[in-house]
Amino acid sequence: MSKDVTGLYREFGSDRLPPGQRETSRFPVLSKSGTPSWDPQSWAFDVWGAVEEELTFSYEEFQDIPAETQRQDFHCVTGWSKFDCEFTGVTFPTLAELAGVRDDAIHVMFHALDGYTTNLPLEDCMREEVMFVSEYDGEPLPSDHGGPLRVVTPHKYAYKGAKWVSGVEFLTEPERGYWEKRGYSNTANPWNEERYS
Ligand SMILES: Nc1nc2c(c(=O)[nH]1)N[C@H]1C(S)=C(S)[C@@H](COP(=O)(O)O)O[C@H]1N2
Ligand SMILES: [Mo]
Repeated sequence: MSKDVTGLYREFGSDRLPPGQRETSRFPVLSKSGTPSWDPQSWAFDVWGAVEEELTFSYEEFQDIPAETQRQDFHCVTGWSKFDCEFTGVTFPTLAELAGVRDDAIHVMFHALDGYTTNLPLEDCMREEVMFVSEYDGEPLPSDHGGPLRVVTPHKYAYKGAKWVSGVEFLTEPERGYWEKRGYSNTANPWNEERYS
């Protein structure tokens, strides 16, 4: 059973398809520098920074965190949107609860195996729709889409969702990630067409 969260657009706009987007049935792959390799034996996921307890999970340990399946839309800043993606993963609030977010944390940086980073205010992460995804349509997430683990951010353009995510850093000051330093919008709200900064 999946939870349908595709109605979240009502918080931001009147149409499910954000302005300037076109719907596609394909699921294109967009990566800054190809698909990194990973090894289940040495794969680790770290949580650090402004938390009560810094955590490291092995691949097996991460699989043991309770997960859920959601039906979500996916909006790429280059102009395509894919509706009704079935993603299975651990919600951001679930992970935050395990680490215990400190009161002075206001911002989050996601880190990935290919050196990619992306940032969001903590309040934009503390939503059930922000997930660490390990399955797509009931199958292990394909490596070119970020397997074994990626972030999805259906309320933001998809560059806010790090593929091959390897860690989350809680910050006491805002910082900018890879694309946010290179001209993409820091805020990335698709219904306001916040594409560039
Ligand atoms: N680690 C990492 N994550 C990334 C990227 C990347 O290059 N590296 N590209 C981002 C961009 S610009 C987009 S549009 C989406 C694309 O996800 P997809 O390839 O599954 O469609 O991943 C985002 N996450
Ligand atoms: Mo993108």
